Amino acid sequence: MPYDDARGERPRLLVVANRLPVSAKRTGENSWSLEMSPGGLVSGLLGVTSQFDTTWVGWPGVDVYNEVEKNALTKSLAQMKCIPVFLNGVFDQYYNGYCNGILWPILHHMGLPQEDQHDTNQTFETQYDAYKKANRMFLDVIIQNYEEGDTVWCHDYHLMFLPQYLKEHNNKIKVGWFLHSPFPSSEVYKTLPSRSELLRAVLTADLLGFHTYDFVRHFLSTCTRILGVEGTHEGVVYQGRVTRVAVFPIGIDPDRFIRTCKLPEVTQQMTELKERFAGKKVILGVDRLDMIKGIPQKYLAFEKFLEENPYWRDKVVLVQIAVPTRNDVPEYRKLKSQVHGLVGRINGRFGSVSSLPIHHLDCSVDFNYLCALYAIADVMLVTSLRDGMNLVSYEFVACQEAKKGVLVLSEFAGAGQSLGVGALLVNPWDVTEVSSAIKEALNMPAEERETRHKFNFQYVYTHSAKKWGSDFMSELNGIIAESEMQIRN
Ligand code: GDG
Repeated sequence: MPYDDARGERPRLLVVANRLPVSAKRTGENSWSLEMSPGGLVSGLLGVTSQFDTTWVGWPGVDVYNEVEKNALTKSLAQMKCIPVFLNGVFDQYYNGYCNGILWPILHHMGLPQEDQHDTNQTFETQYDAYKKANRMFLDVIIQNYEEGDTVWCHDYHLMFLPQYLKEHNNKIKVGWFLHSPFPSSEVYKTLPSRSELLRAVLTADLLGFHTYDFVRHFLSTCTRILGVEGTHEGVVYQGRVTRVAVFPIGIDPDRFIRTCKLPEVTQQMTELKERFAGKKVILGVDRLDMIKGIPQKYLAFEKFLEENPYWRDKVVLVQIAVPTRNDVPEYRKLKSQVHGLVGRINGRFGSVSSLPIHHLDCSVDFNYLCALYAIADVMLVTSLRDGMNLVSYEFVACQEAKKGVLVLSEFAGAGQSLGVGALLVNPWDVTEVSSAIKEALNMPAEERETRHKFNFQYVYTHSAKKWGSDFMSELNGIIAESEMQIRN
């Protein structure tokens, strides 16, 4: 749908997310270095930047208290079309506490963690207050920068109150909200103490987007059960109007991966990796070190595979990139030592002086090297216990034009619904099933690999990030146009 703007320019879009796509580092008094961190959201929005004049609003990655420093950073960020929200004083309780300690586990079906009764500084109430305060801080910055006619697209569970605050401030602001994580069954969501307030808050948006039909279905039935409101195929009837709820599966920019795999530097890295692992099949894992990614379950399944298949012991290697994340949350530190314990045990049991079955890296790798790893891998092993989509599986497919490797994919990742026909779907909790899938993947005939790859590649190519961004904005634009027409009539 073409966008028509009375000012004759591209309409303005404010993309609001917890983090800006730029990280700021202090380099001296009032001076900052800014580094772009192009994640899924940045490439996802490539689809709308040609139609919209897009500005980002989010936390710049640092707390800044001094006004002169704040102004200097704000000015530098403005050149990259980014507006900072300084979350001084609330960040820890808002982000580590409420977002990552409470909402993240609930949304990923892990239930509410036990509150530490001895920590009187961080209780559920103080974290919830900080969450609301942080959402108000986002609101304040948006208000200062808002111009009539702007669209505001809020991202993820960090900003569930923002649609409500925006609409309370000015009911005419066009607001969309997209959830990047799963939405759980109502039985899990119901345990959240602030369950109704959060649902009511997001329902004030004009359009709510989710990755899969299952998440939409869970959201609608949760609204019915908790708020008693009616869910229709259009959305939720709330406060006399329909809040549209729909599926917008995110994708990647496949051409960026295909291009990168052809760069001389990357083909050189591929040659070196192939030499390094000569005579062995490579199984690859790329995940943030998060409990939802099922890394311990992956290692247990690999251990079982080696146990039951002595033939493969010196013919296969599992390379796992475990990107550090949320180091300030105690559960994540515990997970790290658990994973290290498993790597030590498995390498101790099945390794030799000349070879180790698991290469575990506690760090990220640069983009080119990541593409080289995706391209040389024989099998990609994704064992998420829950995942909104899982872009890593899409990226692997995009880099496998030559090799046509096999994707072993958790049925609990959103991608399980889109790449399920081409991948070997597994229940990551069932180590026997995952172990068998590893064997099947390693032994799969070339013809079957080709057929499965073709299906996946076709899907990844046609369901790109660009499509995701423009589909969401077209739908939001359509809803606004319709409601404006109804008001006029
Ligand atoms: C959340 C939801 C949903 C990873 N390691 C390296 C690296 N990465 C990049 C990958 C990929 C991204 O990080 C990870 O995306 P995922 O989608 O797999 O997972 P989350 O980070 O949990 O993302 C998820 C997503 O939001 C989008 O809505 O799909 O379900 O949890 O792009 O390439 N990049 C580089 N080096 C690494 O070592 N350069």
